[in-house]
Amino acid sequence: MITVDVHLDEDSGAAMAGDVRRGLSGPRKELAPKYFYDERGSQLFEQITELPEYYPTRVEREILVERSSEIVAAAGAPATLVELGSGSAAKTRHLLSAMRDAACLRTYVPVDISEEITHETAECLVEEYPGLEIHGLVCDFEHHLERIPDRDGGRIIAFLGGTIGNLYPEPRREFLARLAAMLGPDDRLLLGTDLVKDRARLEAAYNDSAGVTAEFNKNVLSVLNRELDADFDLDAFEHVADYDADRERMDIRLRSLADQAVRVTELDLEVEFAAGEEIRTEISAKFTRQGLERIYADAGLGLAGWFTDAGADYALSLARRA
Ligand code: AVJ
Repeated sequence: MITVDVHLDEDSGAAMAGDVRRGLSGPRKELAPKYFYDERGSQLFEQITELPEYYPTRVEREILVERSSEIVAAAGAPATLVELGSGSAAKTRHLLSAMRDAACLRTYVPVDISEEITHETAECLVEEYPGLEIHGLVCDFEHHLERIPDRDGGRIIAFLGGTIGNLYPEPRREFLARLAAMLGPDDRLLLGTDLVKDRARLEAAYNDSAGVTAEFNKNVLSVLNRELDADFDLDAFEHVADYDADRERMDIRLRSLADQAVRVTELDLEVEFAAGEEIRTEISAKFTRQGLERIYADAGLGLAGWFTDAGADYALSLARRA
C-alpha cells in the first residue's frame, strides 16, 4: 500500500554554495528562507508554532478542524490528496478524515524533502486509514512539481502553512502557473495564506517576547558556519522583523551590530558588513481575498472556495484551472 519515490538528483550542496555566494556578494544581501530548516531550525519553527503571538498555525488548524468536510465537498469529493511539504502530516489528518467520511478517499500523495519523515508518516497513516494507498514523493517540490502523478477521480493539491508567502511576486506567479498547468478539470489547489491585518499583531507574531523567532532567524548563520565553513558570530547580529504595509509583507532581516568581516571558507569569500547593514532572510507575504483573486487570475487559476477562521486571520482557498 506504500510506495515512496526519491528524486533528489542535483547536488544540493553545490546549489546552496551558489545561492549563498550570489546572496552575499551583491549590495543588498539576502539568504533564501529554505536554509533556516536544518534539524535545529525545524525544531525552532515547531516552537514558533506554539508561541502565543504566532497565530497562523493555530488558526489554520482551526479552519481545518471546523471546515474540512465543507472543503472536501466544495472540491468535489476527490479521491486523492496531494500535499506539498507534508512533513508529519499533522494537519492533513483533518482532510483525510473528511475524505474518508465522504467515502471518496483512495490515495494520499505526500511530497516532502525528507525521506525519513515521508516513510514514517506513511507507516502511521496506513494504520490510521485502512485501505489508504500512499504514494510518497521525496523531492524539492519547487523544482519537481511535474513528478507528481496524475490520478483519476480528482485531486486536492494542498499547499498549507502559508509557505507561499515566502515567494516574491514573480516566482510566486511562475510557481502557481506551473501548478495550474498540472490541474485537470476535477483537480483543485488548496492554498493556505495568512491575511493582512493590523501591524501590531503581525509584528508581534515575528518578534515574540521569548526570542524564539530571533533564534530561528540567526540559526541560518549557524547553517552557513557548518555547511560552508563560515565564521559568523551570531551575537554580532540582531533579528529585525517589520511589516511593509505597501507590499503587504513581513520583511525579516539580520542586522550587523558592528563593522565586521565574515569569512566563508568553502566559497573562498570574505563578506564585509558595515554597522547597521542587513541581510534579508525572509519575506512573509500577507494576502486579501481580492489580492488573491488577482494573483490566481495572473497564474491561470480561478478562486473556487474561501474558508477563514472566525477571526478572519487566515484563509484556506480553493482554486481551479481557469
Ligand atoms: C513557515 C513560511 C509560513 O512566514 O510565518 C515564522 C516562517 N518565519 N516565523 C511564516 C516563519 C518566522 C513561516 N512560514
